[in-house]
Amino acid sequence: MINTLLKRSGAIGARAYTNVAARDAGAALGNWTSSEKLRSWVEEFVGHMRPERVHLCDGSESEKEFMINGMVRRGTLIPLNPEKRPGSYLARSDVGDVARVEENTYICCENEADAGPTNNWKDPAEMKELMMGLYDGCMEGRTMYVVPYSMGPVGSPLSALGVEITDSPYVVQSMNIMTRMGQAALDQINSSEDGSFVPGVHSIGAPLTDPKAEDSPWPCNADTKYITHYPESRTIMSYGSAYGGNALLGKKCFALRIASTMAKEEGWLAEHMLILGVTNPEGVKKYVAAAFPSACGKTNFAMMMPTLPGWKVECVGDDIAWMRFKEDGKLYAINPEAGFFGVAPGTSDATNPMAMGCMKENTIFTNVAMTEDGDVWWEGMTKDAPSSVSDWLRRDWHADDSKSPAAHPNSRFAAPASQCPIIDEKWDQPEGVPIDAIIFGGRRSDTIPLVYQSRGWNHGTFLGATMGSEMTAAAAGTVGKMRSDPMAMKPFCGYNMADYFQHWIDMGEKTSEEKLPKIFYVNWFRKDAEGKFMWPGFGENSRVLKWVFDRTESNVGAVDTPIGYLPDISKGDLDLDGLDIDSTVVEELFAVDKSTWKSEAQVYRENFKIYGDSLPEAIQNELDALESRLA
Ligand code: TSX
Ligand code: MN
Repeated sequence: MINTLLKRSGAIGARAYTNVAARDAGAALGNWTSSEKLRSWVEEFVGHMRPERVHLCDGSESEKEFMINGMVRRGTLIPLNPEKRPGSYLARSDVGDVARVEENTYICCENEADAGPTNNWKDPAEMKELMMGLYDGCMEGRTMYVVPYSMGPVGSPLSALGVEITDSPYVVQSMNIMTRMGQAALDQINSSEDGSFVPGVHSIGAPLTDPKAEDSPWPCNADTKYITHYPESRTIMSYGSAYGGNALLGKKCFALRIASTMAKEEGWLAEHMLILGVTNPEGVKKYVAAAFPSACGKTNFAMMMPTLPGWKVECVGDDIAWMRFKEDGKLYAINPEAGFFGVAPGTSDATNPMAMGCMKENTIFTNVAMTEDGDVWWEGMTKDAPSSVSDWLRRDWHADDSKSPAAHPNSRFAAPASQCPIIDEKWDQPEGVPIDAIIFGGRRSDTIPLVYQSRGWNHGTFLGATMGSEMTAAAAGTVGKMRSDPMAMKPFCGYNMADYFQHWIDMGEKTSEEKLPKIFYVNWFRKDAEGKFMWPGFGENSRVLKWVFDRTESNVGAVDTPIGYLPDISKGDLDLDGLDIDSTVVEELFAVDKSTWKSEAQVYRENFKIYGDSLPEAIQNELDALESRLA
């Protein structure tokens, strides 16, 4: 009787979620899953974290409604004006919980050398003990949500399953947008032979011990945050933060850090890459994957509107690619995510109209500003700021005397990928899409030409390994200083980056040269002597994409230079038709100055020193070869 009263269930039938008092969790779990691993793991943490209630998620609409209503009551979510932004909400975080916390992010494997010089390392047993100490009673007074999800289309051989335990309803409903969350993923776990999944434990670290005390809209732990990964047991433990990559464990923690180690063991690639489809005027379609460090406009490129007549770009994903060679010898990619978690500031109808289309409805915004008519706003969204808004810190903000931005620079939108107006027809197909080209890039005001092609797979891997970007945000260091970020994976590789380079080299041996994707390097950010951007970027990047497209079939020319193949401008290799750009500027954009490049190579040599003897010979050879071509 008590059980029936305490059990809330959404809607009807077998697909209803279960929300029970913690003491009834055992019985509920038995009905919920046939995976002994899942059942015993959840039971262990129910006992240890001591939540008041346990909610077993099914990902249904009724569950979403139930949870969102609760968050609105507690002030975690503010409903936006349904006439402006239907089904959408604004969350405002704690001031101390606004971004990923790299200095508190750990790879915990037996040998320190396996984490490599770019990761923080801790002994797994030691770190687990520390985490279990923090988890002791951490959910008192709260509900524990158990969230089954699939990274990638449910049932695809390229996908993988996870379950996240969390005490944050904001995290659950963000996971509902960003992953395939709920019953279908649970069914996969239940029907799989070993009931296997990647377990992710998450707590905001803010128990509600006094039942009369009011909860804060964004509870988290102000002093203690840990994001920890155990690649050898393929598990994740996170504490103290409810923000983005710290808390939505399917994204950076699983799909990049844990998956990169799985990929190394199993012979595939888990990369920090967007995926786009590009169709030429003749109707031929190819797929491209691209890795850029932060602040290079990855989401903008993933949803670009080509200015070249007859060319079409469609979006498969904007952040992560999982790629495998299939029997036909070609590399196939899936986007393991189901949504976009994009940076809001700078996104507008001018810079990325398709992203603006994604977030028309059913979107959770975090740390943006709210307008007087109940819509959202951020810096760069419109040419003129509204005269007054409520800023991300809930303060009145006036455009004419603003001392700080209205939206936090790392404020976000979480929107379903299916809402993208140019979502690719194959974006959620289990077979994935064949990749013909891989593009690396960075933000560089000098030295690096607009685009060039690698001399082959190993040279392309070297280009990825030498990637770097000039910093734009003062928070991350000195503005303008070059920071090395190999393959945009420095914060996300779950093992030794030197072994990761070797894994890329090994992948190149898995198929024939002509079936390997061709590798390119781009730089939209080269500046002239006055410090002005020389390339218009955005939709005009379709001109670069066209050269890349045609190079994959050798349908366009190139000139062999010491750094790689460049379009021969004098022969018209780059389509500049209708673009208002000076020929001297174009020359500057493609200039390869030998003495500048000698110092550039010297920087690569310096950056490689952290890897010591573990730097792959193939990478060292590419550097030596570059220097001798420059000599
Ligand atoms: O996203 C960008 N892309 C890729 C677009 C498909 N951005 C924004 C980067 C910050 C996230 C760019 N910024 C790009 C670019 O290609 N290029 C630039 C630099 C730039 C900025 C402004 C202008 C030209 C170049 N022009 C005017 O403002 C008129
Ligand atoms: Mn990213």
